[in-house]
Amino acid sequence: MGTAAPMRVVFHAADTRPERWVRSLEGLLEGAEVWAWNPQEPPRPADYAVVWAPPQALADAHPGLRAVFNLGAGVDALLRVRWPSDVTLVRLDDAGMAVQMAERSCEAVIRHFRELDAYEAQARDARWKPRAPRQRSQWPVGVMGTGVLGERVLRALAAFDFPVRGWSRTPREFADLPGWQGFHGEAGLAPFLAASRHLVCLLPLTPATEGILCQRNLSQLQPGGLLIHFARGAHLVDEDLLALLDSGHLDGAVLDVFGVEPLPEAHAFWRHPRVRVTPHVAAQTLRDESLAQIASRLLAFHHGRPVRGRVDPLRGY
Ligand code: NDP
Ligand code: OXD
Repeated sequence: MGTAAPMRVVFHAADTRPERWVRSLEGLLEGAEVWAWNPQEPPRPADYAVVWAPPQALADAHPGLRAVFNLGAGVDALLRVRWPSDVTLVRLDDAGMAVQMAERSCEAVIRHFRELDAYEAQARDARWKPRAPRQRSQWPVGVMGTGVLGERVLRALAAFDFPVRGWSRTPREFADLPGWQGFHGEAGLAPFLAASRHLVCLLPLTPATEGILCQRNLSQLQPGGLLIHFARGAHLVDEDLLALLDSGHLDGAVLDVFGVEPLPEAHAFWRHPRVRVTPHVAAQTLRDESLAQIASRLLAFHHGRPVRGRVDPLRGY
């Protein structure tokens, strides 16, 4: 394809007003044809797709796609689709999500460490009762997944002097973080859990990580901490978490992602006194930041320049 031909970009996301995204992309990709996919209309040939949780029908209708840009960091939904074999898949890196993950993780850890729920309960009864301060060194936080989002979370927690531990697939070093301990691979999982009290999960969902938040693993954490789960619902075995909360091994859970979303009304998590639920908003996709990153990567790809954020389908992330 000559570089003079206009780029043809199909857009799909679960937004009831896709025209806002389409207009923004048109503004960023001068001269490109951009449209929102409508399965009811005859398909138009497209070179590129910008998508979130695309259906298989979108891939089937566009066999000429050269690259697909994911409107999110997690690519589990993208990889469930069968794409043309030579297509390049590109994900979002940060794009304003890392700071949101850091905010939510610090809020959860600090609220628990400073016993703010207990103080709020006392305040409802007008009870003035200071508690003995806790020793921060006794409250290490483990972060599963030390990638783009996990690293920002580690750095934010370390800035509050919490001892931080990280677990990744390959070795990662954050030697500049005081109290840092790094672990990797299957052999590193048990020592990582034993060295952590709170646990933040920021892993991609892959065959190797599905169900990883289970009784066997969570029970190896130091007792009395929180599970802070912002990754994907299928990482967690719900009944194992409920059993560990009931036994007291875990003191609470902050959950943003669920096996079934929206979380069914009857699910025990909604009403458990020590579970806090948010509707998959730990880090929201920000339109301007995300489209700016996608447009610059799409242009780089179109003009044969290197592109960051390529997904490795074999690795699964
Ligand atoms: P990255 O790809 O940058 O980081 C992934 C990390 O997980 C890497 O450190 C990687 O190890 C590690 N990892 C992958 N597989 C394994 C494994 N088998 N064992 C141990 N470690 C493993 O991803 P991001 O940080 O950008 O995003 C992480 C996840 O956060 C997304 O996949 C998504 O599921 C979730 N997310 C949730 C959102 C929400 O609002 N709830 C919003 C955005 C993302 P290595 O460093 O060796 O490669
Ligand atoms: C993401 C998400 O992966 O929003 O970006 O969950």
